[in-house]
Formats: sequence, structure tokens, C-alpha cells
Amino acid sequence: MTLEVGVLGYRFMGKAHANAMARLPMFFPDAPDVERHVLVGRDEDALADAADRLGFENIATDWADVVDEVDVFYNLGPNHVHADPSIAALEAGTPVLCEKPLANDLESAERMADAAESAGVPTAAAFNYRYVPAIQYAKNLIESGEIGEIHHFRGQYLQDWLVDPEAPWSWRNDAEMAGSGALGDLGAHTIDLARFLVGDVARVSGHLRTFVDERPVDGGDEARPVTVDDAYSAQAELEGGVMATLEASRFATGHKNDHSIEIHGSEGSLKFSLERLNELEVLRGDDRGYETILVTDESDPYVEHWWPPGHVLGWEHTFVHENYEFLSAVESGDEHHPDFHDGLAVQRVLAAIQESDERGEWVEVN
Ligand code: SOE
Repeated sequence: MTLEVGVLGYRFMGKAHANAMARLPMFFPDAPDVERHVLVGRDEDALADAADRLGFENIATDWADVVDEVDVFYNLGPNHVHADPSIAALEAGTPVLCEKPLANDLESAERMADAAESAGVPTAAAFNYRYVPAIQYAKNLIESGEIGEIHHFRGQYLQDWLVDPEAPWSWRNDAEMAGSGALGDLGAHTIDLARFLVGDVARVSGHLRTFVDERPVDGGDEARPVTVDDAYSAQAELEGGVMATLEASRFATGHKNDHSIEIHGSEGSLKFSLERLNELEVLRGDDRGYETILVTDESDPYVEHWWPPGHVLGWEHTFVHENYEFLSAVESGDEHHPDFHDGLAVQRVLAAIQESDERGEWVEVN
């Protein structure tokens, strides 16, 4: 059976997922057959050009014509268009993968998770960093008890593309379209990894900051207000009393895409940095330093599908692994995680951090 996939969005994420689908038959021969069937967007010329480059058979300018025609729907649009097309697809019984954060507000995320529940088909919230081999290696170490009882989780996601006050305004700077800034765009990934590796978030104390209040619209004299955070930090308590600190910024000068995690347990500690994604630093016991483990052996998660041991993987491979897992679940009908409920759980934490910043006090995550 060939799965016909409809994809809304053809820029950064459209390219990442189209590339992933193209790699599947070469590297994951047991993946379902997939056809990049239809690419959806508003600008017909740009769309036709993108469809050509990204290997799509057809184009459509209205998602409503697509969601019930395809076998799988990918929603890779800006956050404010996550809810309606995804819900329409689910109401038609079509499995959906949606980019993160799940929505631009909690109410929309709740509606999406409800629609997923009623549809009973696989869904995916696209937290691609779960699929870094070193992150799965870390999860295996934690689950096998090698790190002992976890006491601390520390996660930071640093970028610098807004440090220039003249950097142009985009939908990512707008609360209506994005919901939040660094918090939802970057923090959502860190919060998902905290849940994946350690456990659910119970309560938070958050702090948000916008450093530049308006930005020029590309190429003109017009300026538009920035209505989201440029950076956030939060203290959090995870289930079981684990202490967590979380942080993200678009103003971390010199840091392009620096997502790092540290975990301390009673028997050892772990460190991971996306800038060295083939490595995991592991400290066992309290009298030795960190040992760098290269997660590039064929016995390591996903590595056997690629190159001989030591031939390193990169950022784009996380999307291939994510597409493999989700599309395999679509074909088999098996449960898939992270799904829309995981996306909703992260959205609850995002909302609680925003509320905590507004109220100036700790907020429970319900
Ligand atoms: C933002 O710059 C961004 O592209 C995020 O939207 C992605 O989720 C992250 O993986 C890389 O940075």
C-alpha cells in the first residue's frame, strides 16, 4: 500500500520533511511506501516551484480540498494555522503530523487533542529531537537505572537571530500567529525532552522578556510590534520532585542552534549538546569525570540504517527517524508518541509559564 501524503507548508519544515520522506526507501526499506502527493500553500507560483524541488506530484491552494483526500496530512504551517486544518483532517479520519508547538494557545491545543481522541488514528507532535540517537541512548541509560534516581534536569536552547534590532519582523514575533516566542518555538522542544527523559512537569515559575519591542518589515520603512517573548527562563518541578531549570533565547549572541541538556542522578550524570549531536557525555559514580560516548555504532539507535560505525549523522536525520516512526504507525495502526496528547501536555506547560510570568508566582500545571 502506498500512503499518499498531503503537506501544508513548503519552507523550512516543508523541506525538512520532504527530504525525510525521500530518504525513507533508500535507508529504511521496511518503511511504508510514501508518495509526496500534494503540497498545499497560498502562493501558486511559489508553491509550483517548491513542489518541483521537493518532489510533490500536485499542488493545492486550499487545505480543505486536501485533508480528506490524502492518507496522511502534515501540518507544517505557522502556529495559528495548526488547529483548523488538523482538526478537519482528523474529522475526516486522516492521521496528522503537526509541527510544534501544537497550537498558538491552550484552547486550540485542547481541541486538537480532543479531535485526535475522537478520530482514533495516529497523530504526531513533531518534536524531532526525541529522534537524535544520543537522546534515545540517554533514555535507555535512564530507564535501565544507570543514572539512578534523577534529581536535576537542566535544559537550554540558545539562538541569536534576533539580537540585531534591525532583524526583520516575522510571524514568529506576533502573539496572534505564534502564541509565544522563544518559549513556544524553542522551549517546547526542551519541555518535550524533559517529559521524554524524566517525567511530566508539575509546577513552574516563569520569566519572559522582550528586548526589542518593534521590528522593521522586510525591505520597507514600516515597523511592526513584537508581541511575544525574545527569551524565557523557568524553574520547574517535575514529577517525583525532580528540580528543573529551563531556558531559551533568541538573543544568545554567537549561539546559532545550541540545545543542551544536563541530567544528574544519584548514580551519575548526563550531558548532551545538539552542537555535538553524535556524542553523549556520561559520568558514572562521583569520583570520575565525564566520559564522551560516541553514539555512532551500528548497535546504537537508528545508526544501522545509515553508514558504517563512526560515519556521523546530522540534524536532518532526526526528521527521517521521526517520519519513519510516524508513517510506520500510520501503516500498522499502532500507537505513536509523541502524539497530540504529548503536544497538549507541552502546551499546558507553555501556558503555565506565561501565566506564572504574568502573575509573578508559581503555577501548577493541570
Ligand atoms: C527556530 O529558529 C527554529 O527553526 C525552530 O522553529 C525549530 O523548531 C528548531 O528546531 C530550530 O529553530
